[in-house]
Amino acid sequence: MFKQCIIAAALAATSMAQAANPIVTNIFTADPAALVDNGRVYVYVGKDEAKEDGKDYVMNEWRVYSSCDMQRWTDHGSPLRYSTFKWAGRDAWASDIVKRDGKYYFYSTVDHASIPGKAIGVAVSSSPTGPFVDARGTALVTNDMTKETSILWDDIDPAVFIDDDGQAYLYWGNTVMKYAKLKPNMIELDGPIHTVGLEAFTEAAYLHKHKGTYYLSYSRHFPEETVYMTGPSATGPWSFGGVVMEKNTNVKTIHHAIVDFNGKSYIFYHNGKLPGGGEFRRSLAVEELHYTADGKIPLVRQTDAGPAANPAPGCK
Ligand code: FUB
Repeated sequence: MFKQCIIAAALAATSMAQAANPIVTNIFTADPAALVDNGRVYVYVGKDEAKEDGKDYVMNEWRVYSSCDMQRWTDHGSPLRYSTFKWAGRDAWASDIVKRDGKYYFYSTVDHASIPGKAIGVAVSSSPTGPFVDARGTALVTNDMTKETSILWDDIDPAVFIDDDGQAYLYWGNTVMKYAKLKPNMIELDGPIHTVGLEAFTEAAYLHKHKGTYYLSYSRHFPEETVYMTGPSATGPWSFGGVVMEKNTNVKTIHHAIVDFNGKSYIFYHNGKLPGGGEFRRSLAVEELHYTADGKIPLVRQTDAGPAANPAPGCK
């Protein structure tokens, strides 16, 4: 029994010793979300399970990896599946994660089993590697709560940002970007849903702050490229900043997350560069991201090498 426990623990956190892009090479992974916690960087992805000739996404679970240096990654397995949400019917699509008051809140896109269309759920855990449980027992956002488009997939790609004053915001959307305040409990909307007109917005909104400036980045056009806006608050007004990353060659999506880790900034994204990869078989990758002295983000080029080693002191 003791031996079985040791083997199970080893399987649950397997060191991958990977030092280049794509970060994960044994499965296809997409839609990164990132979190830095206690000096360690965590990245969450959906697992792409489509066959090589597949014609649509097959995504049933999220997976989590972590690193102390941006080069060697530990595989923590799957902390939750779409079926963690009993009201969901399928599809572990894009997610985001945030920590508040010692708890980890995981916001994720799934297909609702009884309300037609995509929905956003929120799960909670006391650990960044899970396991996560449904925090509400119902969806936080459903397709019938938003009316700007008639498509069934406009309530996808949650991104959560907590401002310095403690106010949390949820951003999401496809075709139209929406945002709403979250209550301090992180599992209820607080007030109305707002829509924001963004040029050629497709999906994958992401909010972060750097040196007092708010950055709203997103995927525009289709095939997608990642662009950013800047503003004086978490709700804008937004001014166009530029292109962060150019579109992929063999996959139309590029979903990203931007995070600071150990004194440097990074952008996680996906491409289709793993052998056998493509539209529904994507691969997690990461690059260092820079800011100019006046706060602009220069274009980030995809590399095979990935970022240089950045060992965080005290991280084990
Ligand atoms: O992975 C499914 C969907 O594709 C995501 O929700 C979008 O961001 C796009 O990457």
